[in-house]
Amino acid sequence: MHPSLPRLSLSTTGLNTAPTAPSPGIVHLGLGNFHRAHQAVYTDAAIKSRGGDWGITGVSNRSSAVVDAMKAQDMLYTVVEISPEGQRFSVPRVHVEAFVGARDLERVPQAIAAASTKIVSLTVTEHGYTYSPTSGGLNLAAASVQHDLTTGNNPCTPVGQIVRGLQRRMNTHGSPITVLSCDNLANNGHHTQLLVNEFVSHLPAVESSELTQWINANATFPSSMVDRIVPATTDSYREAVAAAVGYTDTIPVPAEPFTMWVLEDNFAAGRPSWEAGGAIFSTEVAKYEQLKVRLLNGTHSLIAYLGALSGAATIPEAVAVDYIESAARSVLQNEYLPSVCVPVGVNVTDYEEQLFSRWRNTALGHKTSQVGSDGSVKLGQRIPRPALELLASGSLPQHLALTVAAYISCISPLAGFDPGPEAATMEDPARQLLTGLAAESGSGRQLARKILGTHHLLGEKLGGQDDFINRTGDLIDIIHRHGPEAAARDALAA
Ligand code: CS2
Repeated sequence: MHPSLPRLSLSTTGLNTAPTAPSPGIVHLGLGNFHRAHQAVYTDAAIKSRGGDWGITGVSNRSSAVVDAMKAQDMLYTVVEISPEGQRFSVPRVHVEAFVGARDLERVPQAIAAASTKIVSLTVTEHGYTYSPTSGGLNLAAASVQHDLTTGNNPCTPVGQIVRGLQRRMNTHGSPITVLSCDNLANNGHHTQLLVNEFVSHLPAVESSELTQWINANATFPSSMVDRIVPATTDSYREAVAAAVGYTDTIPVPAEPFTMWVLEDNFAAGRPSWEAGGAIFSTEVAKYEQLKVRLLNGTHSLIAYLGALSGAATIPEAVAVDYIESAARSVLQNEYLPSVCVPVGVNVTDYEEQLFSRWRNTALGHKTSQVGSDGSVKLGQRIPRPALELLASGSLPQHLALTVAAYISCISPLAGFDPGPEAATMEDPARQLLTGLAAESGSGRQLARKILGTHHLLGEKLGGQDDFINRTGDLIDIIHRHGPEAAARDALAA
């Protein structure tokens, strides 16, 4: 690709990049596109405007591609902001170091324990928290969690890495630190704190009680709501950078223009002035998080699964299909909205229209297979609570059942049904388990019962709701026999 162009580096970028690198202050777990188009951009704005030692040490859990490329590019990459009107390019300069956690397990707790580290932040996706969707607590059955509980020095799960890092801090200089979750989990700060506490409670008693006290006195876990649609990088974005800016960048990050970050202002050892990038500090984070995880992410899942089953490769293609837009509006207005407490100042009609306009951003080309991936962990955050509330008030949430039926039809269809190429490329940690259950099932109801009722994929409470399970099963059958549109019409008519 453009062999004649130089590679992105401090000397080739002509963009407005900060003249000096900041000193390190943040360790970030999860060096993927989302972090690099969200927190990193806010941190860049904060440092440019108010300074501070808030350089980021980025830890990629497994993949070496981003780490190697960042090192080859003076820790730089290009953010390509994409709207129907055109593209804007920027190069944040905030990363001071990057490494692959899985290659260097010992180094992660060391970095968290460094006296210069004031914040450890995470974008490790719902899956990375190693919690059980059934109980909400730490997944003690996972081999990785057991490994981290029994071997002190080389933890491999984010929760294990944080606990071992905090333990080293306590045993060395003891200075306070903030643990900041930036993932799409309800009450993400509180949730992370519970998992950390639970992990500590399984350590030998002498270690456990001292560490619990230290964490309670010295670590804070603010919640935050993060929002920006960030697709995966493809060659088309690499080409766009080369053509427009005149250097090659192997790891540009595409992103929509919209971006939002709402945080609780509860930092144990200071924080960057993220307000400079537009971040909002609020006491209503839980409400913003609920609004976003349900209205945006929950509806997004329905669009992705119906879209994939209808042959749409991207979210804008999917939402342009009339019946998918109707189903999306219905789940948003009738099934997610009643379950949220809207933060002061947010107009839900405007919020809904803004969501549809963001989803229609054809230039962004956000893939249905990307949004549909990891449904077994994502849906647990999006569906059970609103579904249980509606069931308790006597109504059957048709479109939440449709979301689950479309998900199951994509990941683990019954014999003889082909969900199509988009569904085939969705990644899911439960795919093997669910495919095995599908092979043993002869009908949608049987399959839904095994997945929801026996395996409690969406938690024990929803697993006890026969009406919901049966309706999900019937919708699976309609999708398999008559297609996703017939199922969506059936849900709308019910
Ligand atoms: C999406 C999110 O993949 C998904 O499940 O719903 O990644 C969504 O694009 C972001 O949360 C937007 O902030």
